[in-house]
Parts: sequence; structure tokens; C-alpha cells
Amino acid sequence: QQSSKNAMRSLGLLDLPADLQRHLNITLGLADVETPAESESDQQYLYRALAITVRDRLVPTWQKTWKRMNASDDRKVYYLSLEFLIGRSLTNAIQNLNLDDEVREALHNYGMQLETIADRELDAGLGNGGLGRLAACFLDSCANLQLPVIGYGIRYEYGMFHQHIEDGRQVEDPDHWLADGNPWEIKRDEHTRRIRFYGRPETYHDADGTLKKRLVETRDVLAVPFDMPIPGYQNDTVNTLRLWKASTTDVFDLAEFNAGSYPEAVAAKTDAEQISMVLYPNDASENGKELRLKQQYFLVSASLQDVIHRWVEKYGEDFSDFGQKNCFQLNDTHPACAVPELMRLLMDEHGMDWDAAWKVTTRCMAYTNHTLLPEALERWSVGLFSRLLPRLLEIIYEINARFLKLVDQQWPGNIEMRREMSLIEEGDNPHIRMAYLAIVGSFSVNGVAGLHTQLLESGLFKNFSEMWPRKFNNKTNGVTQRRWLSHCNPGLRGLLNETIGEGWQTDLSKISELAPYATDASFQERWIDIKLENKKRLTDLVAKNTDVQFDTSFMFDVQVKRIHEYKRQLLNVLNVIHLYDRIQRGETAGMVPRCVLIGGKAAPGYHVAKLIVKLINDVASVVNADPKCKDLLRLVFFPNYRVSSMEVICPATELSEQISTAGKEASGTGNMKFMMNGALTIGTLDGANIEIRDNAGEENFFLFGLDAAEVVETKKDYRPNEIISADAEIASLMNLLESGRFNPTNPGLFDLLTGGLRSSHDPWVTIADLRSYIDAQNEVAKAYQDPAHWNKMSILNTAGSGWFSSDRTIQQYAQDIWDVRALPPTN
Ligand code: DL6
Repeated sequence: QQSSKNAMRSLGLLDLPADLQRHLNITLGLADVETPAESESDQQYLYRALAITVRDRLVPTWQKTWKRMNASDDRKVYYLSLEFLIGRSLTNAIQNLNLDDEVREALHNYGMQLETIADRELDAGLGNGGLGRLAACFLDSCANLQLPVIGYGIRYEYGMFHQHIEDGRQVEDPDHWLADGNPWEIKRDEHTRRIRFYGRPETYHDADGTLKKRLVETRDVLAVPFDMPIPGYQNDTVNTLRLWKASTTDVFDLAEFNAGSYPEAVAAKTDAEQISMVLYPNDASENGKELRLKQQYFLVSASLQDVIHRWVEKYGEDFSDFGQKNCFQLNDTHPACAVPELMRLLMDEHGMDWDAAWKVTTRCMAYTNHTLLPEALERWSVGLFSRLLPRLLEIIYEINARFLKLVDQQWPGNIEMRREMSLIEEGDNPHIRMAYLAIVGSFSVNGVAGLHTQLLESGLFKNFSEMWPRKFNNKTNGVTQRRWLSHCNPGLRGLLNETIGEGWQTDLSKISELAPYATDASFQERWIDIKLENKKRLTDLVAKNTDVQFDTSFMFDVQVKRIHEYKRQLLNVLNVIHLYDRIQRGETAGMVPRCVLIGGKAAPGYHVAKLIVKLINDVASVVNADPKCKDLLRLVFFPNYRVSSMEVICPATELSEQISTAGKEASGTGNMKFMMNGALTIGTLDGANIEIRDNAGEENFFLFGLDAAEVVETKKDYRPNEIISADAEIASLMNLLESGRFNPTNPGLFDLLTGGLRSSHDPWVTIADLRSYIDAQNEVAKAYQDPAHWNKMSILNTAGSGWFSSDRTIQQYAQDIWDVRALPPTN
């Protein structure tokens, strides 16, 4: 901190209010700002000027961190990810630079609160959900731990679509988040890389007469980097997220231009720029589109070239230590082309032979799997690959041939095993299995929660784990407490600082010191007050975004995440219908008033998920309009759920719904944010829920449903209709749903959903878990009626959340996989 203060002093960066004024007047050219700055336009200017003012204060440390990186001979890590769901940067930077007081004072001159101005920032929505947000939390933790880690991603012009609701249905609007510019990025033209698509591989003899391969007749695109700062927490470190934008090699096709074909001449530009134009909004299904493969290769090739360029600058053409000094963490299979691309670069462009290149490649690639769902496992058609990336396909074939020899050694003569493990899925339309490519090319393969890793080893990747047991390891996910507790819950931050000191912000294991206060009446009172404040904030946000008025005396019961059948928002709705049904019958004894909030985006092409959104909204309309429900139940579908809304939702939540079919949710990370903020979880034994329960204590967790093994057993002879007719309450709620009560003008609208629930092939076995879920919800209600008991459980959840800091996760990656240490300081 001291040295960054010195750097700022020498750059004349000590008078923040004056700098803000200067950026308003000079940089942005705004003569006057009304005080208070009430107009939207003034607030927008203030946001931009403040962002630049704060960024100025990051830059000296950022440059110094680059210098430290370049000076160090230690190993470095590159986190390759098609998604970084960063959210907002301003408040994060202010917090990490410890500028809160100064900024508030400066904004006071314009009659403004920091919160109002911060609200002007658009979320950087460069991700779909858990996988992308995890990448953002990881970068935060790497900077906090001063690790030499660079994030590499794509600078999508359009991020995750905006969702609005019309007649209860999801409607998507494009998210042009860059329309007004992005004050956080710095373009680095000098590091532009050339990416070569299509073409054909040609054999030739090099100067020494060695037979070599090169690509000819390619169609090239430029990758232009934009760097985003990733500030560490008050620690004199600013790491980098480098995002690539696609650009054409020539502004115009001159021949076309001269021939008078202006539109055709410009077409090449649009064609190239397409690659980084839009984030694919699919969360858990692969889609096989050519543009998506282009994005993947574009990211991978640009990033590898970037790293190799720095290597050659420093060490010349000797790559023998490259694997030891560099590590690429592949965030799912999306960047799995890195394996053959590094081989290509090392062999075709840097003269290595196969064996040496393979040794280097498999020394520096590590792969994280994030899903067990077969439909999410990427497979690329060989036909497409051979057109778009013909040289990579040759290399993949060679990797496969050599790999299958190893399979033969392990299981001699076992043709079936060869077929099962081959990187190529044979058939009329053969496909490349990207997960297998990633496993074969990596020295480490990890799952993201204990159960998930076990299931990978015993199921999806069983053969590979038998072949290479030591490659497989678990790294349970985590989230950064700086955003997901300290920043988003200022009330709780204050109480924690006062009670256990500030150390938890960089070492969340310290939060266990809270446990002794769980039964302390005066501490509980403050705990309750903080929750109430947070509930008021969420009530305002709900009122602003919907026509529903929450009541802060009700229990806040929340499920926010992508809409997917396996996450079972439907199970949640069935319980709401059940509560509504009970209210209609007057059976309200033991019921606790609830505001149920559900939010999340459905992939635009996922029909069933969109129908679930419609059902939630239609049930909500009936429930919220019914006077009988007024004192007992509200339901809202929260539109356009995103990082910045979670920052208001999670501190206010009392009950966290983590109700996926056991064995389907790899980990979950929202579950961790809720726990940190004192919500109790109702959940299945799935993903990280298991570890949440272990850490909170089983008496502080509402468990229900089948476990993963029982789900498999149940599916063998699953008869949901029998379950429904044998249970009067379930029969009654199904009857209500099927009677058209929620869709009176559109009979049959929800038949697809009810038919699915009743099908003996329902993969999510929702009805099998419904009774157990309803019973657990009744337990929740009982517990909520005893505030001292509830708050004790709530405090113990927060106290038990230390394990779920992404700092812990990253320390494990750094130690067990990456083998990297903190950057040494400079003198
Ligand atoms: O690991 C981050 C996150 C997990 O917490 C979720 O459980 C999991 O569903 C998600 N996976 C994906 C899958 N995408 N692909 N492939 O988003 O990862």
C-alpha cells in the first residue's frame, strides 16, 4: 500500500476530488454539473469520470505488477475461459484500493451517494452463469494472493442477453454493454496476434532439409487485446484479464473497393468481427455451431501466441523449460483446442519434434470439468473441423493414434475399450470428443466439488481415471468474500469487523470465530436488524422491477440461477402451488408467511425452460391477486437476473433453494454466497451442498430428497403417477395445476410440463422428491417461527462458510496443480 501511495504521489494522483472534477470538465468536456446531479445524463457523466479517476489509481500498480511478472522466472498461469462474468468494476476497485471515504467525500460535492453513481455501471455480462462467475471470483482471489495469473477471454461486443417478461414469457434483448465505451479497458494494439482459419496443410523441407508442415491459403483474422485490471485487495497488486477482439486484417478489400463494390469491400470486416460479436447464451448444452468453434480457436490461438511471444522475447527459441514455467488452466472443454494448437505452434512454428512438443504440452495443460450432463459435453464434427482447422485435425488424429496404443497396452486386444475411449466418436458423422482430448493432453483433470469429482471418476471418465488415477483431483469451488460478503453486505461487514476483526476479508477461515456468538441475544438482535435492512433493499428492488410488493416481515425464500430442468425450479413452483392450495382450503396452521423469489435466464432455444418461466409468472399472477394469500404468500419472477442483482438478493435471503436432482449439479456457487450471508439452505445431497451441510452442521441445513445413488436406483422402476395418486396433497396440487387454474385462457399450455412430471422417464425425478421437499419446507416453517433458533442456525451458517472462499480454492489450485507461488515484491 505504501509503495503504491508513493507512486501515486509522484504522478500527482493524491487529490481525488480535483481529479474527478478535471475528468468531468476536461476529459469528458462537461462544463457544469447540477448539484445535486439528478439528471440521468449528469449521473452518467459522473460515473464515467469517477471510473477514470479510480482507474488512474490502479494504473501505476498495474504497470508494476506487469514488471514483477516479467522479471520473475517462476512459473506463470493462464486461465483460459470463454466466459468471465465480471459484473461491475467500480465499487470493486474502490474497495480494493481502500478509496471508499475519499470517493464518498468527492461525490458529496455533487450531492451524490456512491450507490447511486455505482448503479449507473452496466454489468460486464461476459458469461452465462456459474462457470463464468467462477472465473471472475478466481481472478479476484489470484490477485488477492498475488499469484502470477493472467486471465484470457473474449471481449464480446454483446454479452449475456437482457431478459424482460411479456405476458409472463421471457423476451430477449441484446446486451450492447460497450455502446458507451468501457472505461476499465486499455487497448493494446502492439500485442495484436494473427489467427489463421481454413486453408490446407502443406508439407515442405526446411533449410536443414527436415520435413515440416505449414498451413497455406488461410483466411486470417486479427486478435486485438483489451486489458482489464484485476485489483488485489489493498495489496499493491493489479493483475490482468486480457480480452481479445476480432478484427479484419485489411480495413477494405481494395480490389472490391476499386471495383465500386463498397458493401462487399466492407463485408470482410464484418465477417472477421463476427467472431467476438456475441456470447453464446447456452449454459448447459453444446450447440455445434461453426461460429462457436471459431470463437474457441480464436481465444486459444491468440492467447498461446501471446504467451509464446513473451517467452521467445525472454528466453529465445529454447522451449525445453516452457512446460515447467507455464501452466494453462482450461475452464471446461471450451478452450480444449489449446492442446493441438500448442502442439502446432511448437512443431510448425518453433521447430520442435513431436515427442518434445508433446512433453511440453502435457506438462502445462490442466483441465477443469464443470458438468456431468451428457448434453453439455462438447463434440465437434470432424467435417467442420477439417474445413475450419485442418492442421489441428491432423494433430488430433496423431494424438489419438498414439493414445490408442496406450489403451492397447493397458487393455490388450480390447476393441470395445478402444472404441469407447477414442478421441473420435465413430459413425456416419464422426465427432471429436473434446473432453477426452482435454484429458489426454493435460497433466491434471479436476472436478469442482467432492461428489462431482467422485462421479467423474466412477462414471463419465471411469476408464481414464483407471488409466491415470493420479491425474484426477478435486477442487471444490469457492466465491470471493470481498464481493459476496464485504461489498454486498455492508451491514454485516461492519458487524463482523467489530466482532472478529477485519482479517476475514483476506482469510475467511477466521469467520469461524463467529460461532460463539450464535446464541448471544444482543448479537442476534444486531444480526436481525442487518437482515431486515437488507430485506428492505431487496423489497425496493423488487418493487422497481416488478409490480409485486414484498413484505419484510415475511420469510424471504429465494431460488436464483439459470432456468434448467435439472435445477428443478418446477419443484419449487409445485411447493408454492401446494401452499396456495392449502390457503384455499384454509389449512394454514403452521404456515409461515413467505415471499418466494425465483429468477434466472433460460437459453433462448430451450423451450421447456421458457415454459417454466411462463408457469412461474402465471402462478405468481394468481397467487399475488388472491386476497386470501395476502398475509401468507407472494411469488415473484425477478427479471433479468445478473451479478449486480445478486448483490442485493443474496444478503436479503433467508432460505436458499438448492434443489437440483442429486448427481446433476456439479457444484453450485450461488449456494455458497447465500450461506456466507446467513441464509439457511434447503437442499439435496448434490454438488457442494454436501460440503455446505458438513460445514454448517447437519442440524443447520434442511435436507430432503434422494441421493445420487438412489436417483439411479429410482429411475429403474419409476412410477410418478402412483406416487401422485397415493398422496392426497400431491394429487390435489397436481389437480390444481392440471385443471387450468393458472392458465384459464390457454388450456393445455403447461401439458408439456405436467406430462414430463408424470412420465416414468422423467430424468429429473421431480415427483419422487416432492413429498420429502414439502415435508422439509414444513420443517423450515417450524424453525422460522422460533427466531432465536433460526438466527442461531443462520449465524452458524455464516460461521461455517470459511471453506467456501475462492481464496481457499485458489490456494489449492496453486499448490496441487499449478505449483506457483506469490509474485516476489520489487525493490
Ligand atoms: O463450476 C462452476 C459451475 C458449477 O458451480 C455448476 O454446478 C455447473 O453447472 C457449472 N457448469 C456449467 C456447465 N457448462 N458447461 N460446460 O456452466 O459450473
